[in-house]
Amino acid sequence: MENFSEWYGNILERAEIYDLRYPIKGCGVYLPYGFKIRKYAFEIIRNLLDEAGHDETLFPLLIPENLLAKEGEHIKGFEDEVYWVTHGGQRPLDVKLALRPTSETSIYYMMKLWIKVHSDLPIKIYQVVNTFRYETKHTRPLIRLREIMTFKEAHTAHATREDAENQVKEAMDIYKRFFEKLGIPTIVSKRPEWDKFPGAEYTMAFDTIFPDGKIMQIGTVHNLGQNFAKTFDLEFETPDGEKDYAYQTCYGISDRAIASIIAIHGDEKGLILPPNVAPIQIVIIPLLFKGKENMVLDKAKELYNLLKNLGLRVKVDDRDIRPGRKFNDWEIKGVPLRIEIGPRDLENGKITIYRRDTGEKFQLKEQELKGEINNILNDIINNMKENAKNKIGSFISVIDYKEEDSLKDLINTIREKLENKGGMILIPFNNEIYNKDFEENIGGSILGTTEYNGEEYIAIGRTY
Ligand code: 5CA
Repeated sequence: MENFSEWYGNILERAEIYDLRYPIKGCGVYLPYGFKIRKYAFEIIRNLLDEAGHDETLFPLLIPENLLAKEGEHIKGFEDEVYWVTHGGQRPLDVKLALRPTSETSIYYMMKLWIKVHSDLPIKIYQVVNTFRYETKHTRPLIRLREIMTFKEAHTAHATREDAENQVKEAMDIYKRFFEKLGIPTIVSKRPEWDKFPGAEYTMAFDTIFPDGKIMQIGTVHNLGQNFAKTFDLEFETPDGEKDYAYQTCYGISDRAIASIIAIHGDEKGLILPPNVAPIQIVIIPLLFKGKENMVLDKAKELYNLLKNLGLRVKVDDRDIRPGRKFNDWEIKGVPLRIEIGPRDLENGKITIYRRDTGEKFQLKEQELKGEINNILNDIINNMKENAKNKIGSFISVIDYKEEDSLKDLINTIREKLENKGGMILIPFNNEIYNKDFEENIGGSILGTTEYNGEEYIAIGRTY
């Protein structure tokens, strides 16, 4: 892809996903088609969380200043990013109210009221809400928003450190499955101390690599230890009648999941959507010839009903425009399958199918459609996963640095690689380079430590 940024902006508009013309920086509008992709994608994560015993909740948008400021590290991390509500009409408010940048403080204030004894634990809740961050880095649609419109944040409290540790593992497993279902390859790393979530003991992050070679953090899981629990007094009685503070975790994903579907799978022609999030999974295009319109339209209707009854999202495009235009429109929108029905095929009992992911066109006997359709859709997602894996794989390079090698050469190699190709560089773990001083010299970021072929590596890249 020649110019990813341009392609990306263009596709948001042409596929009618998101309109960036709203007159506030970092805020935009989900259009109906984009909203549906968002709906199906977040339905997947909701289901995964629900199946693992989480409950969905809803907390207020506003957080009083004194609550937000309670946890020292946390507020330090967010103070430059908070939007404040200072007035009600003309009147100054007694207590300033923050628009939530994330909801630890509002949720943990309430958890204090809910937690008394060990049997009140664990609590595993989540919400999908908008959060606000006054981002100072260059904002980008669905990637760096000031109003993060789709912020799925989960918050948990446990009776033991071990339970919280296991919760981190469960959350990572959920995210791994979520991104797998979307066909988005991820690299998981433990963020360095200097880049962890404000108030966390440690942060695990899911990164992917965009077509421009830049690293995109698409999810994070934080072990909060007892930091917030002590501040918010989440004390409970243990089975032995002792007192202890709850052990907590939180984890989040955002609109970046949608941005990644677009960026990782799309091509020069437009979107390519995984069938599970495609608002339209199959579009039927009747090829109308004079005198045979009814025959073709009837068949289109019949196939529509057949596929709809199988639980698929189908559309018949019977607009009065040339078929070529229709093909083009649905290719831009990434519809996984197109079925063409023309009079000649019909006479032979056949239909023509076009696959958006491979660009293949093939014929199927009409009776075979019912039995084959799910196989074809499965094949599409598997093929998309494989393609994405190859794309991301080609962006990962390993540098085999050893202590006795020259640090200066290493810095030059990293700089050069990041400059020319971008992507992710992996270097066997080494204390000499796992620090902020080193990071300052490489023209990129130390993402963290990651396991690669069973060994510990340092991951480096340029981030969004
Ligand atoms: N409370 C924790 C867990 S929910 C939290 O806020 N973590 S976070 O700061 O790491 O955010 C969670 C995820 O939201 C990030 O991993 C990132 O993928 C996404 N995110 C963060 N800031 C933005 C932004 N400005 N626009 C879009 N997505 C964002």
